[in-house]
Amino acid sequence: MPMPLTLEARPFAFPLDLRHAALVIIDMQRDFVEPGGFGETLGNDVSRLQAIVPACVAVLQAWRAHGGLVVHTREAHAPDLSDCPRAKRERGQPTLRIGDVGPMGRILVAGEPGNQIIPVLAPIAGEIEIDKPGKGAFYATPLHELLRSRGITQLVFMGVTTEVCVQTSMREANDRGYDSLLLEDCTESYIDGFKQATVDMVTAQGGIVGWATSSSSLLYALGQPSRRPAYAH
Ligand code: TIU
Repeated sequence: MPMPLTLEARPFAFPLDLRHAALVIIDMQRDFVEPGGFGETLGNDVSRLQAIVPACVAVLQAWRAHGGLVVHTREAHAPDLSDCPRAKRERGQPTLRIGDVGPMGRILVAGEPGNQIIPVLAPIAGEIEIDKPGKGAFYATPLHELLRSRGITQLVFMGVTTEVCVQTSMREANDRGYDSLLLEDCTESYIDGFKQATVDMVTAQGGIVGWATSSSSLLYALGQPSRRPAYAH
């Protein structure tokens, strides 16, 4: 397949080169997607995040079939909470705080049942797994070095939530020199309107943070003719 592939995107076409691109899947862990985890303790209806799962699976399968690098992140704290700032644990009035025992084990703690990536998107051998204590995937993690050592310059983002961990990670990536593409139907927010607002913020001003497109545009470019590009400028 000749590279780069041209993807229809906003604010303009994205020249995807799979040899230098990674698919970054942000925090598709039970804590955020299933009842009884961190997302629900914050007062959110987690069911709306489940709607993106089939599109995420389709992209992950196609990306793997083309031999692309995959990065999975989890928002996860050490069991002793030494990497959890007091402000993060104590802010607000959650029903359970980080480290407390919930229905899926200790909230947002590495290794607990709730901290696992949902089974249909689970990492396989050869994929990068990043446990991150912050909202951004680069803060206090080895991600930048791992990507640089593999010659990665482009990042395709999926995952949750759009305006929190996904947008923070895209902004961190932008400041480190990566070109980032957000797949709009593979990301979701708990809050009405925030996904669209994030897409608009990312792509405004000539792509001040990056690009956005649909999973169809990517799948079509990867050789799935039935995926008519649905993205409209
Ligand atoms: N992964 C991620 O986005 N963490 C959050 O805490 N998101 C919220 O929307 N709360």
